[in-house]
Parts: sequence; C-alpha cells; structure tokens
Amino acid sequence: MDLYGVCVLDNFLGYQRGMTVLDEVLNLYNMGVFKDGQLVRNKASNNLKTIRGDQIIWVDGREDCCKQIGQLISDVDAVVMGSNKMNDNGKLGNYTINGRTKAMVACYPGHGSHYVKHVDNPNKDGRCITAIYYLNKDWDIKENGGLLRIFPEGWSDQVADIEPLFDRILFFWSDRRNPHEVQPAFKTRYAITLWYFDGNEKEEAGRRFQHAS
Ligand code: AKG
Repeated sequence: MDLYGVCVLDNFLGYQRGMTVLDEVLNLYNMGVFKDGQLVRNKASNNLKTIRGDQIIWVDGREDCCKQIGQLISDVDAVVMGSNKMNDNGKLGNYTINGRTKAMVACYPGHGSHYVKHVDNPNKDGRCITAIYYLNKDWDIKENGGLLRIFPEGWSDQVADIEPLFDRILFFWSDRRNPHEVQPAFKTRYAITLWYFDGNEKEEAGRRFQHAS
C-alpha cells in the first residue's frame, strides 16, 4: 500500500470458505432484500441508474444468515489491524485505524450495470482504506465485463485493472488518490466491501458535522 496505494491478494479464504461466503450472498440475494445502491442524481440526464447500477445490503456479520460473511470480516480486520502496526512509526500510511463500516454486499445484476468513475471518500469523511472481496467464479472479463479500473493519482496515464475474480481481495486508499470505475457487467457480479476509518479524520469529520447541524 505504501508503494502503490493498491494491493491485491488472491486465494484469500481458500476455495471451500469462499464458497460458503458465496452461498450466503446468493441466499441473501434470493431473499430479495437488496436495495438500489445509494443514488446520486445525474444532473444532465436526471437518470439515477446511469451513475450506479448495483444493488446492495449492509450486514454486520452477526446475523443468522451471515455467519460466514462474519468470519470473512474478522479475517479482513486481522489483515488491516495487523498491518496497522507494520511500518516504522507504528502506523499504516499516516493512519491510525480505529474502526470500520458494516459490510456492503453488492450485486451488479448484469445488463451493463456499472458504476461511473468516482472517489469513495473525496471530502475527508474518515474512511481511509477500501477493502473489496470478490465472489465471481469463472469470470471471463472479455465476455462478462465488470472490470474495476483504478486511475491512481500520479501514475500519469497508467491504470490498474482489477478483474473481480472469486476469492480475490483488493485494498486501496479510499481518498482522492484512487478514482475508480466499475465497467459495465454483463453477468451477475458479487462483491463485499468494507471501509476502514482513520481515528483522527473520523473525529474531525464528526466535529464538522456537529458544527454544520
Ligand atoms: C464502490 O462500491 O464504490 C465501487 O466502486 C465498487 C467496486 C467494485 O465492486 O469493484
């Protein structure tokens, strides 16, 4: 992360555990509990879906139907919290990670669903690391699309293309260093995302919010 701002790990849980997480996600999806991702109105077209075509549900991993997702969350926490003390000054980057969001389970239901280029945390809301776990078996990027393209700041015209492959996890800085887009997906595409908070930035964001309200 310190070198590139982006990090990919394959075979994160192993096939069997990855499958149990996928089963839970498929069950959740079949329960019909997913909602359209939080939408931002596109002023030009007035069309919401052109910005973001995923469907999502937030879980904390303690729900009866989400125990395996809960285990995944614990494993990701261990990686992030472990690396939190990795560098010389006892921090990850310049961050002191002290919490995270719930897990966002996302489905792009094919049919060209996508997410236009955006930054997860453009305005210092506290989120510093984005972690995305992918669940897509036999994903053929040419046929199925759904590529995650990151445009890392300072890489001039170079990009990082991440295929959303089964049991792959991706970490990147959530701020303006990493604008990214999900290219149109033509097959159902699943992922689970966690955002980790920097204690100081989160506190500062809380103060700003209080002053504003
Ligand atoms: C987001 O939810 O902000 C994304 O950009 C999704 C990325 C992905 O699923 O590859």
